[in-house]
Amino acid sequence: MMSLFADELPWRFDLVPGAVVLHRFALHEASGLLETITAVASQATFRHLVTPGGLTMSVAMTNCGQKGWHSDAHGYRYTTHDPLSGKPWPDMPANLRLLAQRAAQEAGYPDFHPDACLINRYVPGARLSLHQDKDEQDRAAPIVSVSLGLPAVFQFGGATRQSPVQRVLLEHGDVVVWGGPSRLFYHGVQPLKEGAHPDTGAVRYNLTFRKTC
Ligand code: MD3
Ligand code: FE
Repeated sequence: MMSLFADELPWRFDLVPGAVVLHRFALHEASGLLETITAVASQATFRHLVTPGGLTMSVAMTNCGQKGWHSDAHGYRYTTHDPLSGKPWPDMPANLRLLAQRAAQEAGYPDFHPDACLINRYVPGARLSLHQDKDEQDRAAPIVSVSLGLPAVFQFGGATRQSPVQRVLLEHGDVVVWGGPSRLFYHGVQPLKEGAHPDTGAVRYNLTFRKTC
C-alpha cells in the first residue's frame, strides 16, 4: 500500500530572478542516475583536478558529453577528450540528457541542448569555494544542476564577489536551473558534513549540464 505521507510533494521556488529550485524533481529516477554515474566513471575515472594556482581540488570530477571541463597549470577549459586517457569523453546518456531538458523546460528554457555534463563527487569535508562559471561561451543557455546523495549547503551571492551570500540546502533529487540574470552569479558549496545516505553512503554527487559553445 502506498502511503500518502511518506514522500514530500515536489515544489518549486525562485531563489533569485532566473534561478529556479525544483525540489525533489529527480527523486524517482535517482537510482538510475546513480547507476549511470557509475557507468560513466568506469570509462572516465573521477579525479582531483589542480587549479592554475597549483591547488588540488577537494571535489573529485569527471564528465560526459561532447565536451568536458578540465583544469591544470595551464588554466580552465573544455576539452573533447579526457586528458587522463586520451579518449573522447563518454557520451551523455539519454536519461541524463532528457532529465536536464525536462528541468530546463519546466524553468522556462524549452530549447536546452547541453553538450557537457560535469559530475562532481564530494566526500565529507570536500567543498567548492565561491566562483563564477564563465568558461562557457553561450551565456543565454542556463546551467542545470542535479544533486544526489548527502545534502550540502549551497551558497550563492550576486554579480560580484562582494555581493551578500544566501544559503540553501540542496538534497537528494533536487534540481536547480540557473539562467538569465543569475547565470554569472558567484556560488559555492560549504564543506560536506559527515553522514550516510541510503543510496550513496558518505558521498554527494552533483551533475551540472552546460552548453559550452
Ligand atoms: C549558479 N557545482 O560545478 S551546482 C560547478 O553543487 C558548481 O557541485 C556546485 O558550482 C555543486 O561549477 C553547484 C549549482 C550551480 C551550478 C552552476 C551555476 C549554481 C550556479 C552557474 C551560475 C550560477
Ligand atoms: Fe559552479
